Amino acid sequence: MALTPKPSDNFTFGLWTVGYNGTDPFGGPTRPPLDVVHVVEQLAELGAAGLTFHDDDLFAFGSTEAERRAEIDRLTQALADTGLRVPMITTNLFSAPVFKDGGFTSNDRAVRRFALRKVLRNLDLAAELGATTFVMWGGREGAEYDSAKDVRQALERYREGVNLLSQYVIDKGYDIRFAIEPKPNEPRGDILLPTLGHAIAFIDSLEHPELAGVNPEVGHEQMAGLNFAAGIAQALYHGKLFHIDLNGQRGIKYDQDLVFGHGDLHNAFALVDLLENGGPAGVPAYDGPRHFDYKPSRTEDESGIWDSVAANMSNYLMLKERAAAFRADPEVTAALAAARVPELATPTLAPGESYDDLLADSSAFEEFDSDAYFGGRGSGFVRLQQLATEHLLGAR
Ligand SMILES: [Mn+2]
Repeated sequence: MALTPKPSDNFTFGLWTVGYNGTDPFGGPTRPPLDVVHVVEQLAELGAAGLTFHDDDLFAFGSTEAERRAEIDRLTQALADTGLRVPMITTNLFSAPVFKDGGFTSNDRAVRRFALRKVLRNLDLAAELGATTFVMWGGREGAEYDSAKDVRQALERYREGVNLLSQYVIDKGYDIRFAIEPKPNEPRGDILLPTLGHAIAFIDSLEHPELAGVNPEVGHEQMAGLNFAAGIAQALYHGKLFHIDLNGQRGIKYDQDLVFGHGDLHNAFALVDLLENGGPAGVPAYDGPRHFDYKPSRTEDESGIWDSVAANMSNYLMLKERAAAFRADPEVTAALAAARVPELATPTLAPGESYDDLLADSSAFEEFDSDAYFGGRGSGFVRLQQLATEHLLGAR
């Protein structure tokens, strides 16, 4: 069942994703460049809601102001013609050779000042286009060699940069929030803020932590061997899921950027279930764009690009439909109860109970026979996971 996407599903795509020409470290392009107007028209035709981009995706690095304006105006016209929106933009601080040691955290101060100016100009563009999320992926913010980077000073420079950008947004009155995108490595040997947990801790150190959240990417967390759905749950717990990058990854290896659902399908099911049904009373836990940051495989021609665009959205909608069926199944409700999943929402102490009260409760310890209590009783987690699997596979 391939469900049909519509703009209200809020699916968005990066211009660099569909625009990927197939270049990898071992070979050049396998596809010609795509024009942005063509991309906007195709995405609208396929049911997407929005386009996102880095500055350098739209106009080449080093463009004159007139060249830059011409491309922005062409995009603006295409958006007006199709109804597509630009909810997020981001700045490329990684492709140009000047950023080989990073932007905000380059050891070279002049590079850091140039990087901040490039971002400030792009914040004005974000405001012009009505983008409310500004993603910061610091792919070159890192090092290959421990002796080459003072990590504490690099974090301090990162913090200085985000503080300055936050103050700019506040002073200009822009409705923009920042979303830091973690990644453990690639292209740098090690990247600063390698996981969403590192990023959330860093955000806490900012002058305006309320303006910063995370933009976790499925493959980036899975490259570090982490459970993406569990990480997203923690980002939601801290109120920091400002944006999300959906794609597919198969294990701990290079950044594959596969179609969403073409990697760890079980975790994709858990993720969609969390996003769509994880709020109070089963409503969505996240209301932002369902943004795909993937790469159409190098083996494909242009028709393969649009096949992969459709596949991302279709896979999300199929998983959403499967997750709804999982949640509506009375056997699942019973299995959840048997596994005591809902019981975790009950506080461990009673209202007003102190540690003195807990110490005085002999049933909690002195009379608690842990062997008798747990002796032989299973948790029922495997039964629950099999029900999820049967729903995921459409067997229920
Ligand atoms: Mn990636």
